Amino acid sequence: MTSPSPRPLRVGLIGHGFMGAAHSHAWRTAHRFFDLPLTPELRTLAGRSRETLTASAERYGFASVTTRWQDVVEDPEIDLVDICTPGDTHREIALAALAAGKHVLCEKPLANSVAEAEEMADAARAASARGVRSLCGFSYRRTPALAFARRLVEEGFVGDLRQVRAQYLQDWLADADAPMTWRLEKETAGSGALGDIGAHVVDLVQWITGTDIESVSGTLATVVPTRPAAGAMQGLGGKGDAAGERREVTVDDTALFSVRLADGVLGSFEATRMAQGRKNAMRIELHGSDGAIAFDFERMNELETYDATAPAGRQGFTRVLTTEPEHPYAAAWWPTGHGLGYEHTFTHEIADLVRAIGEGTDPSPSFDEALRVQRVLAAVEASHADDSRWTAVGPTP
Ligand code: SOE
Repeated sequence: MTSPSPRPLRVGLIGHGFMGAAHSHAWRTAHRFFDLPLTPELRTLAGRSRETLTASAERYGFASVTTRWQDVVEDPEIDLVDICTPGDTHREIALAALAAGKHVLCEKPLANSVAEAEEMADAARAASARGVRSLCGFSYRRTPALAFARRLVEEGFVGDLRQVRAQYLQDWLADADAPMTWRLEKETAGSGALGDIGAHVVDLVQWITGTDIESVSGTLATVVPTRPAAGAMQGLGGKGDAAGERREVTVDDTALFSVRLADGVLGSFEATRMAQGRKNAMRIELHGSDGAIAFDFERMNELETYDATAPAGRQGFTRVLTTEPEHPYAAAWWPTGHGLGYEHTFTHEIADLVRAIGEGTDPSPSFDEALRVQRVLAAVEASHADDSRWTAVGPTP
């Protein structure tokens, strides 16, 4: 553990739902466990409803609140704008913040369309030339086991990549009477399981393998077409008023897609919030000429590795507990074997972002990398609309 550095990085955070809570926790914690060149200060929390906002600000430790996000962007006392709102607002807030010279952290997916994401990536590139940094919140990259998986692939542990399998399985919509939420409205969320959770595995596979997805063939389905308009929310889902009015779900519940990577390797992807029993099973398997790697977020402190070069009869998957000082991020935390949780991925993301800002370098995933993910999502939707025809992903920025 280290003592806080005196130079502040003054943060304005917009949105105080699930992601607002996760980011606030990370902003409060990062400099206490990592040596950072700047100390985050939670200045202003912005949200729509003043009542709940004040309670959230007190709980998360913000000094002030506002119901206008513009106040955060215009405030000369704020250095960084953290966007934790639904996708339909990302573009406007990010463009305004970058124009005002604020560093930006924007939740994933970057935007609701490729056109919006392109504008944001253009603005981020221009801002970077003025020393303004931006990062898109694909937080799972900072799971120690997944960062370790990337390192292993880079070191050649799997050899030549042969096959990729990626799934993101949740079950909070399996109940047909789970209530309507913004995540089920196309206008607000952009897409359903595809953009909400499929985006994570698209980003991770491209990042871990260092290879872009070049074309896709996809199918989307909305399995429960209407949901109770009102109900008691619990976590992401909850119990809707089954006897009351129902509203139309305008996004996909399930997305299945095949991909062809730049080196010709095929991958299968699955994103669903209908997988009863699977709570947050984000799984990635990579198979190569010399070995394999398998990960499941429900066991996030472990990575399974398979060494095909081991002597015959001694081969088999090994469960590596990724809590050793040799593993990414782990040394900053607890003694070996004392695992980490979901919230640590955000703490690592913020630590890396603050370090990049302090050092004057561009952090990753950049808006350009997030645009690449957006193009893959759009290609899956276009393929679905065209009878699952193989569809090329647009050019890499
Ligand atoms: C909801 O499905 C969700 O909260 C995603 O939006 C997050 O990105 C993921 O981390 C957990 O699930």
